[in-house]
Amino acid sequence: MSEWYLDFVQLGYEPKENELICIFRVEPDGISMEEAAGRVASESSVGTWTTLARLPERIKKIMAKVFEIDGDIVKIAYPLDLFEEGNIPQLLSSIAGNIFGMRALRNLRLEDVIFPEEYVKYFKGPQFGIEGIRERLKIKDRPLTATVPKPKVGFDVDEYAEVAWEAWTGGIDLLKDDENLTSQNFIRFEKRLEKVMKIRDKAEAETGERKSYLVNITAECREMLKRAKLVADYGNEYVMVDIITTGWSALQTIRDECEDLGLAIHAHRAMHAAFTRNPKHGISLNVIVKLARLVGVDNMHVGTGVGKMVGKAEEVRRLTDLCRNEWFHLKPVFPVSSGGLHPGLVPDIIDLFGIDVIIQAGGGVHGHPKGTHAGAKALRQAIDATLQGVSLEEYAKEHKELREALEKWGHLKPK
Ligand code: CAP
Ligand code: MG
Repeated sequence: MSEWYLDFVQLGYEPKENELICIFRVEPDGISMEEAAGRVASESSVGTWTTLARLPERIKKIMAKVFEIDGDIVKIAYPLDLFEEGNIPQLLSSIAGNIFGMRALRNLRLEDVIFPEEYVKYFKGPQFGIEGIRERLKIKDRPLTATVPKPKVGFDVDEYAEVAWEAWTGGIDLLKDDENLTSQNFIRFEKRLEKVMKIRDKAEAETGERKSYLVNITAECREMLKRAKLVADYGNEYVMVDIITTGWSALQTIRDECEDLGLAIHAHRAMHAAFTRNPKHGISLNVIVKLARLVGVDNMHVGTGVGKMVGKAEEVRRLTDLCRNEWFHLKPVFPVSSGGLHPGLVPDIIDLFGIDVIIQAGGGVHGHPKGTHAGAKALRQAIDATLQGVSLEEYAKEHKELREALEKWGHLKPK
């Protein structure tokens, strides 16, 4: 056959410092690993299925190069000229586009992307970073707490505001809309925002603690811009965006808008598991977390290792490092641990994350036998106990809300 895929294979090639590197897991379908790797490099850079009558010499310079094959792991170096500065959708259309549909492969997974500073420098990254968020909320030496009113959707504005009051006065720092709560006909966005912000001010006065609202602006992009502006007008610190369902282009637009509005971004990753959980095919959360930090979210869900969602402790630790590690000029991202959490799991979470984590418990607060206010108190008591090095059971002797939570859930790891 006249294929030229092996022209994209140069084992032993030393990638240049300013090349972008992709690490793929490749399962060929009836062809050699070398040819399969060459096809991935070709289709994700300049090639197609056959040789071409016209291929100027200078274009050969931007061909991607397979430089390492180790078992089913393939490493490919990409000259930066392949990518438009600051354009995440275009990057993904290249390194995470057609290649997943090629018949020559049975499976393909993009495990990681190593971005050179030459590429990263075009992105703002997080506006606030962990220190900036702590500064705004005046919370220094403990994890932040969040709760999502449950049932996820259904409350009207007044009921929602009641839950917000109970949660915030019970000790919750951040009230978070659920990922599928936006502006349904029984709880329109601005009505909810206006009422909850009034409650926020009252709860701050009542508790002497800063409180904030992770208000979900997820919608069509122009509508999100309108909602972000409203959030700033009402004096809130955050917007929440479902970054996978809204898409990378929208997130880049919202990030720019939030720079002007001085709003932090809470990134929810709903739908990621459609393409991240299959170990043989799709895209690793390594890539999603790196892209979210590049674009500039301030908080990012990374899993629990002990809760109801997939994602073992090892993965959660790795994603947390990707949020918080030194990465050129980019500020760190606050990792969010959420999904089946309750007071009985707080020691596991603090053991896994340390204190630079946002602990979100929805059912684990509103499912408390004595209700939301007690559930919020129990969550804070579990954090206090753990930071003092006291067992939850010991601390529960003097703290009834924690005792009642432990009587219901113990240290259950829900599925
Ligand atoms: C958690 C949650 C979050 C999940 C998302 C939910 O509620 O609100 O959306 O944590 O998963 O709807 O399930 P509970 P992840 O606290 O009641 O479990 O954080 O893994 O992206
Ligand atoms: Mg949710």
